[in-house]
Amino acid sequence: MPRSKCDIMSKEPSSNLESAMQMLIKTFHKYSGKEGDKYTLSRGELRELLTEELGNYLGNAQDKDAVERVMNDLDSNNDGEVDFTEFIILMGALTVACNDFFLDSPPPKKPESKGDAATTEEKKE
Ligand SMILES: [Ca+2]
Ligand SMILES: [Ca+2]
Repeated sequence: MPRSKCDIMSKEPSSNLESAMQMLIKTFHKYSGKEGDKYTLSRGELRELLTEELGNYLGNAQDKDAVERVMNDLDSNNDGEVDFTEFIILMGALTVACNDFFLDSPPPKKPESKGDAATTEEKKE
């Protein structure tokens, strides 16, 4: 029986990495579906995603110019919207930046405690 190209969304993730992939996809669609084309992020949707989901990395996303810059950087086909491929490039670039940081610095002695309980993804078995 041929395997579908990607059936990750129809199954329970069996690893952290699969969960991470599902989260990326779900997070994108949570914001992309709010207005206009439901498969792409408008400026407003991008700003919401950046502020609510990437506040730690992009602390200045509230600043309109910052969103504008991210949008211009990401929108490689210049249609004024960020599609999933363009979004994944941002996530890839941020992840690379985090990895570089990790390589350059010794691991922190204690985890940073953030009093920010905006997300519900903290559930652990
Ligand atoms: Ca949209
Ligand atoms: Ca685009």
